[in-house]
Amino acid sequence: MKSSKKIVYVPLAVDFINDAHIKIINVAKKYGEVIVGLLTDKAIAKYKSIPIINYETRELMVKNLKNVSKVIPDNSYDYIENLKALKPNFLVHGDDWKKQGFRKHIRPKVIKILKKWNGKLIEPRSTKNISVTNSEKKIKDIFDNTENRVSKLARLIKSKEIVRVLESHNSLTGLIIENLKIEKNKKIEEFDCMWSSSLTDSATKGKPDNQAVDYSSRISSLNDMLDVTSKPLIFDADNGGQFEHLSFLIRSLERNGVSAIIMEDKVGLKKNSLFKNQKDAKQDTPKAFAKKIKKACTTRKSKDFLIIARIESFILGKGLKDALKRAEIYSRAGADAILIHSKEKTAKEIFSFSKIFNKSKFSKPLIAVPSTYSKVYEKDLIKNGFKIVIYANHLLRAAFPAMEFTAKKILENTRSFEIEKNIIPIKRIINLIGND
Ligand code: SPV
Ligand code: MG
Repeated sequence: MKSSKKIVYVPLAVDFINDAHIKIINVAKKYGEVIVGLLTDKAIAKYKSIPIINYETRELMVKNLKNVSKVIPDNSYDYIENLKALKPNFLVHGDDWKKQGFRKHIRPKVIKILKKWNGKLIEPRSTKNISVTNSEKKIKDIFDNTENRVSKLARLIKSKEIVRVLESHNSLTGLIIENLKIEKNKKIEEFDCMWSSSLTDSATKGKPDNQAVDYSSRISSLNDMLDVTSKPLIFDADNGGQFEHLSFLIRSLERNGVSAIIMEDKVGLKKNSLFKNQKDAKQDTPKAFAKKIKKACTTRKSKDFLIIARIESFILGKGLKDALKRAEIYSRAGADAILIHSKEKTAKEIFSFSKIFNKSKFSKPLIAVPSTYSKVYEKDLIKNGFKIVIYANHLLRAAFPAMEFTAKKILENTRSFEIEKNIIPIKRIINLIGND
């Protein structure tokens, strides 16, 4: 088995290298020249969350391993594209995929394609012991720094079909978003990002969504969430506040590890966009708002901290033409993405916008907030060229009736026994939060 001319393909995702990876590579080396197909963020995003470490750094680590001859990107999570191009004599993969639910189905496909040129599958026994898992956690903590978190949203936009964002108004909701995963159609589905909503942040404090809760207070609560989570966070900055104060806000957000700011093109006393009566709400001039975008862009330290413009033309009844004109101006001013807001019952209005804007040379990733048009499926948003979906207020709306119901039941029964079946044991909360 020693011919060095034989090609051995080793597909790897690696967030960081552990002894299991070294074992696989050492086995592979016995069969010939080792080419690692390093799964790109895009390939990994097809079935689970993207790694903490970006592709370039992962590539650097793997390239420098003694027994690796070459590292090439693998963009398809079933390896088929690279296998067809390389026609390797061997493919080496740990045997754990025989059992893993959502990777299991790839194995027969790989065996079938290797057969075409008489390639063989080598499956060393997977060893993943507790110490590896513990050290993985420690290394993750090290890499889980502010810089990595800030750039995560930009990476997700590049690698996912649609980035799924859910409102988080405190650390507990942040932990739900952090930990919840479901398996569906052989993929792990989860929320990618948190939304710090002005509406739910204010409501949590019993105040209206009119900036009565100031940025310092909002940043202090979002820091609580950032302390216990690793997913990126988008900050709803209303209209971004006073022009003269904007650079301080941008600096605070970026320093604290926020990934994006969304500013809406309104002026005057803020009123939530979902109110029917928008009589007193005024839109900013496109020129003045573009100036804000430019200021935000020149203040940020990293280009991965995204500056997002939110267009309120549909909310204020100004129509498609106005929205498109503004989108072009904001895009030219440097906005990294556009949120086109609507309070219609269907997504027709925002789709009329995306249809034209996505063809324009100023097109940018589009964001939808389907609060009123909640029947829209993510697949339809994708089809219509949307890159981010924000579920803007749902966890708060879910929590309030549950809490009110519980309070009512205790009043009715003059004891808490009857409600026990509807609430979770305190142990689950303790487990969710952990001890360290
Ligand atoms: C928020 O969640 O605070 C938003 C979205 O800005 S909306 O409530 O629709 O204005
Ligand atoms: Mg808001």
